Amino acid sequence: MAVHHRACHLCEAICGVEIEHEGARVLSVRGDREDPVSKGYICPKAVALADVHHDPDRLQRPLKKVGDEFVEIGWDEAFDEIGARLREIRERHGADAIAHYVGNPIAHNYAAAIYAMGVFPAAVGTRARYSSQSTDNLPRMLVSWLLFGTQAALPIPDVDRTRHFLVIGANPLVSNGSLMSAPGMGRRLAELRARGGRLVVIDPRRSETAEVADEHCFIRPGGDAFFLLAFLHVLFSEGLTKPRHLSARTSGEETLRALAARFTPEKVAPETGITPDTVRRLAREFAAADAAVAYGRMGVSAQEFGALATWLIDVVNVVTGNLDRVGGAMFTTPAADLIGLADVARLRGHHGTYHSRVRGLPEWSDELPVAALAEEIDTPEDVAPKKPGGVPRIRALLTSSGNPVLSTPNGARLERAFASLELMVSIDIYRNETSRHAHYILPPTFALERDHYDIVLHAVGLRNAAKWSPAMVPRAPHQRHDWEIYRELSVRLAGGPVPRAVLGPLTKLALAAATPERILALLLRTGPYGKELGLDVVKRAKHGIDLGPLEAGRLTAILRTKSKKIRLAPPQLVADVERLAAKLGRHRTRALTLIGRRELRSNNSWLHNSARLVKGRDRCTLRMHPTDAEGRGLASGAVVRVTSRVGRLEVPLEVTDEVMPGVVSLPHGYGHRRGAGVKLGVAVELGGVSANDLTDEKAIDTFAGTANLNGVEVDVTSI
Ligand SMILES: Nc1nc2c(c(=O)[nH]1)N[C@H]1C(S)=C(S)[C@@H](COP(=O)(O)OP(=O)(O)OC[C@H]3O[C@@H](n4cnc5c(=O)[nH]c(N)nc54)[C@H](O)[C@@H]3O)O[C@H]1N2
Ligand SMILES: Nc1nc2c(c(=O)[nH]1)N[C@H]1C(S)=C(S)[C@@H](COP(=O)(O)OP(=O)(O)OC[C@H]3O[C@@H](n4cnc5c(=O)[nH]c(N)nc54)[C@H](O)[C@@H]3O)O[C@H]1N2
Ligand code: SF4
Ligand SMILES: [Mo]
Repeated sequence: MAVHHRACHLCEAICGVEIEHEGARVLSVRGDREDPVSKGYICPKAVALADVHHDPDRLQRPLKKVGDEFVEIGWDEAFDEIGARLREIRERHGADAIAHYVGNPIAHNYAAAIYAMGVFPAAVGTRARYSSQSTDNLPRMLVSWLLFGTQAALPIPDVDRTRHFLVIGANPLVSNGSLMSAPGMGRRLAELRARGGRLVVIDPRRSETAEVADEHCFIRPGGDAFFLLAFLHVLFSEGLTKPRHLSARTSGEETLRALAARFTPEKVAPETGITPDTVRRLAREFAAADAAVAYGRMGVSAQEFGALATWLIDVVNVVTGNLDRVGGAMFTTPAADLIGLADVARLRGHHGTYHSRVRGLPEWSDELPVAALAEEIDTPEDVAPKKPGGVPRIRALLTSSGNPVLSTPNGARLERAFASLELMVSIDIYRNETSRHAHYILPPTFALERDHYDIVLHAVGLRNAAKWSPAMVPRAPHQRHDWEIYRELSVRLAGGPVPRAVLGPLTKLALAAATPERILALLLRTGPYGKELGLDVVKRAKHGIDLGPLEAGRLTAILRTKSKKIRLAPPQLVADVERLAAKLGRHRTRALTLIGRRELRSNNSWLHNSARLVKGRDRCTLRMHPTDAEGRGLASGAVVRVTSRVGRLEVPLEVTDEVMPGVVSLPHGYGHRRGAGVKLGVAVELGGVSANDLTDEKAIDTFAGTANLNGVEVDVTSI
């Protein structure tokens, strides 16, 4: 028996795990007490590291669809055939006709990310790039670019030292934190309260986090930007702003003050459902705290006014002097400097430099909103681009580390659209709801067969740390890593080495250095800790290296704006406030508003094949407030019909006052019984429905392009 130490890569908490194994067989997965950040904490999902590793449904060899069947083929054959098809499609329709969608696990796979985000799209030459970011954190990146000058500047709530934690639309007790690598959130929140600090949660559902909070306020879905403007109104009108060390470091405060003046707590109350007295008290308490931080995630991000709400959260932190300050919103000092990397790779951010064809939706940093993907495939080519320079119709699609059929709005339309593709390729460990439609499935290695370093997640850690995870077992000769698959495809696409001219500096480096590990070594060497913390040093520390608490005073090193100031009122966001204002008093067309829900034992769509994780009660239920249920004559346990503009489904009801009246909640990522071709024995048995058969690809934050996964208008009836 041997013991292997690594970081669990399943979610953003990157907990240290200790794995007992005999060769490739895992015997146990436990928390690593010596990990400097997670200190032994793990959540129930950690066992999935073993379950997916051993899963007989996990694909091992490339598959090609012949008729309706998948047959195994060799890697070279697959690469050659796909390369030839892609080249041929590119010749006929242009590079932009080849689309690429990358999903969430890429953020947990540094080697794949380098190739998927840099090398491959450049080798294709396509602008038709999509990712799960536009169902998720896109507003965060966009707002960081607008305010700080680079999307890589990410303020992290200093949970361990704050005195007042205002959580808006996030449920870190279940999600284990997002854009905040924070293993052991339960302990951290208990410690916050034990030291006399306060936890306040703003959420349309009394979430698990709200349950342990000092105060929870229901908010109407999508009401956050109104709430935050009223919050600022109180701060400004009562003289509670206190920029402290930031006073000479910002621009635009007067514009903000004028904007906030328009949104009194009284005026926005019907939109938020929060009483004016409560807003005033919450703002005063926040301003009075020794150190306070506002933090928001999916509930404020994937909604109609996601960019506005994300912006206003930053603004609250800045005008109360809580940005770049201990106990406030802080910037990390990661060993691999993400901000420097974004500089070198020319990835600071840009917006609206080109548009999607059908709806003319803006690009964000070389990516189009995934809410546009289906229409970009299924709308006939004679529909001219809505804006000049729009991309052409999509003819080929490569999906990787993603399951957009279950994870993107109106997944059913996307699934139908696949039928019109000339070529679809999926790089995935499973034959699932998405990859079953592919002409080729290329299965990569999984976590334990590869090494890893969290370039992204260390950059959003609650503490500065560095950890190398070696492979537990080397990959078998018949396996390929994600990055190797991408490299082969990239080489085939160019019909030889990728032409240097079309590649950015990072991509050139990727090809020259040949392995992701050498790029990482370079990043560490040139990072803030220099040669002291080279890859060899990091590799030797099997539990990881603690680099200390986050430090205040990082702003100067981080800001990339020309003025070297935080731009508090970027004109694009100020203009978007008019879209918000126009919503005041607007009526909804359907009776109820649907929001999402995450479950502790589940991870988006792809851990439902672990029998250990899915056992027990049915978790794919619709939760509804008793008054809404009574009014409809519905009771817990009944199967109800939920209807939205795009679809309808039937799901068991749970009546509970944990959701606010007028709101219903349904988790996403379920609904594996979708038809032939899915090879997920346990998940298919599980049943459930996909929330994204209700979410609407037309309902987006029109400024940012993010899908409104939270805030879908629905009706619920008995069947
Ligand atoms: N209604 C609703 N929809 C949502 C959300 C919501 O809150 N509500 N949340 C959104 C969010 S935040 C996100 S991030 C997205 C996620 O959207 P996606 O990333 O599209 O979906 P996942 O379910 O995470 O699918 C991950 C896929 O990667 C595969 N995979 C796992 N490990 C590897 C690997 O190492 N290599 C490769 N190549 N493949 C691998 C899995 O088999 C699975 O197919 O979903 C979004 N969708
Ligand atoms: N167990 C588990 N952990 C996960 C995942 C998982 O699927 N399962 N997914 C991972 C991923 S990809 C991500 S991005 C993170 C997400 O991490 P979080 O954002 O912390 O998780 P969510 O559960 O999506 O939390 C969103 C909260 O917003 C609330 N909400 C919905 N609409 C609104 C609104 O309009 N306003 C406000 N104020 N609140 C609203 C919801 O009720 C919910 O409590 O979690 C990660 N961790
Ligand atoms: S919280 Fe759970 S899934 Fe996330 S890294 Fe830790 S053990 Fe893994
Ligand atoms: Mo996500």
